[in-house]
Amino acid sequence: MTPEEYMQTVRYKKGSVLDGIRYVPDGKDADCDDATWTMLCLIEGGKRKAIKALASGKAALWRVRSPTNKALARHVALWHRDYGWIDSTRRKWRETPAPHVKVRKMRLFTVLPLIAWGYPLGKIAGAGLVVLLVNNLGHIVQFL
Ligand SMILES: [Ca+2]
Repeated sequence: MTPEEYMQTVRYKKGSVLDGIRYVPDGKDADCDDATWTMLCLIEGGKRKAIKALASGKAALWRVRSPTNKALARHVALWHRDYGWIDSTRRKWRETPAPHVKVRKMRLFTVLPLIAWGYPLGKIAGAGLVVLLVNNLGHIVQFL
């Protein structure tokens, strides 16, 4: 199954801000951020490489405003340097995020705790990571 085929098999389930970003390779009950994160992991060949792609600017998760929720930018789309844009409502690669509108690129230090939060043990680890990030924000900003 190619990453694009994966996206077409995703059974969308509306998520909440509390469920984090989950890796859902079977595509069952994935929300928009789960689907885009999993897609990136499949393209890059694993989670570590996906995080590396985010850190290097090769790929990014973007908060976008969708036509169905105009007021709040709750939808998430994936941009990848080699492929373009894709998301869980428009499941083909394309050159622009349309019909969605870019709002902001999700920075790595906001994505990582959400990814950690998406795992069963990640709730505890995620909280620890947030503390770690907050305590080391100065160093991390220098590193990025
Ligand atoms: Ca999610």
